[in-house]
Amino acid sequence: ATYGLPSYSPNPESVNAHESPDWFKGAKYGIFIHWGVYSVPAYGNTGKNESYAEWYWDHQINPEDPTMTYQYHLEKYGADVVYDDFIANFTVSNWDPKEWVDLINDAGARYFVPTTKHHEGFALFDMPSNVSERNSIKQVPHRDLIKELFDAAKKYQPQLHRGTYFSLPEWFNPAYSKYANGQFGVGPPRNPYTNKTVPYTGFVEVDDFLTDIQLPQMNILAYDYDTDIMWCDIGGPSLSDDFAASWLNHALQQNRQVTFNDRCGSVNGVAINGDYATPEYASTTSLSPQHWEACRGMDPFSFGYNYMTPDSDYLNASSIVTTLVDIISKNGNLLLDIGPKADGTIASIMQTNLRAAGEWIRAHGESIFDTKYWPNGPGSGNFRYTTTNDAFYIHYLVKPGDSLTVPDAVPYLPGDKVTVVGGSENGVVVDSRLVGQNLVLSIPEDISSADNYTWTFKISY
Ligand code: FUL
Repeated sequence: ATYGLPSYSPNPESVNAHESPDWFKGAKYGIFIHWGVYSVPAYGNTGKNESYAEWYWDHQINPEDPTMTYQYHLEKYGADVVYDDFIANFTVSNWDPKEWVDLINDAGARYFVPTTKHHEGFALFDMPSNVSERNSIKQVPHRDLIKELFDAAKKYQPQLHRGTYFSLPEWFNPAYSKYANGQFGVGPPRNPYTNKTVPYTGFVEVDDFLTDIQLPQMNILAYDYDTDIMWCDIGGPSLSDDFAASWLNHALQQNRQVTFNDRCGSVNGVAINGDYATPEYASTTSLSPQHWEACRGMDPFSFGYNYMTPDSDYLNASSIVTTLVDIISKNGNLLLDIGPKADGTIASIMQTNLRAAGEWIRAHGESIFDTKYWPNGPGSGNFRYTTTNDAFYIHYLVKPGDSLTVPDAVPYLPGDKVTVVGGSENGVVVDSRLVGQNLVLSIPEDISSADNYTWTFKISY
């Protein structure tokens, strides 16, 4: 134990006392990346039949699944091709991790979270052979994808933080069978057309999934890859109290702050709460004094790349900006997902929209990053608010007319200065006055046409 530092003990109560660190609360915007063997078929159907493309394998074994992946696979690849045959095509042959981190930076994001192992169990990071050989080093593409990506991201450190998505269970790992719950732990895998058992590529016999695979892999991500964010998924049986206590103590000694989400499972039935809640594709969200993080894809309903999705369905720059502003006004972060292709390229529609939103985000950074939510917020109608110690920001999510009546009792006193934030009129003073209880701003056309997506005004104290 290090004298003078708070230290955590390996029990749920102790690690549940940890909270989102300040850098994470201030970072607001992250890029989620779903990339794995599922990026090879890259199929999740479309429209009302669309579902997560990264769930291809689970969809494919079920003839009744509404994505009709069972039928699609049979027709496109034939009954002899099993999921693990796709590993040979996960070549990443056009991948340049430097391009990814430049895109993340251009997008205005302050952290990124790639899948290091999704439910298919195929890891993109290195580990000793006695843990597993089901990874991108032992198998095609024979590269340490997480290390390459994290190394490239050093260019933007310390501002850009790195995280690791990690699925606690695996669908078909035979060693998970003893913990089987619903769709997870139904291994060994079968060919759904012949019903014959097929190999689980890279599987190594272990005594226990939790002690010999799950915990060692989480520790590798923490200590060998220095992750800042452990983004667990699915939860279930875990040793996450051991994991978190040692990792939090280690980080404290290094004078670093790390964080983990609310999906890190339970220990003997007692939940590991994590630092923050992670609503997924939530259609409505509300302000919470407990910091939280929304996640969704740029795709209307997939994290992994779905080649069926038309370009026009992806979130555009305007939706990205208004979604981000809405979420941060409610004390949340936005973790927005992209699904790269199996060759490592990212569809140009995603790049274009991310960069356009990123221009706005970077130009309005003072009203976004390291701000706090307004406890009386988030704001009525199309208004949203953020605050700092010396300013109050009014965001209007649509183009304003020539006068804007602020409906909420924002902290404005006659004589306070109100200025434009961002756009080509950045810093220009706007005429402001109280009409009854309401702040009213005059917005000449040259100001409203000087910006796009969301219009931001600053009350300086
Ligand atoms: C879910 C997973 O099942 C999805 O595939 C995706 O990874 C999402 C972020 O979490 O629980």
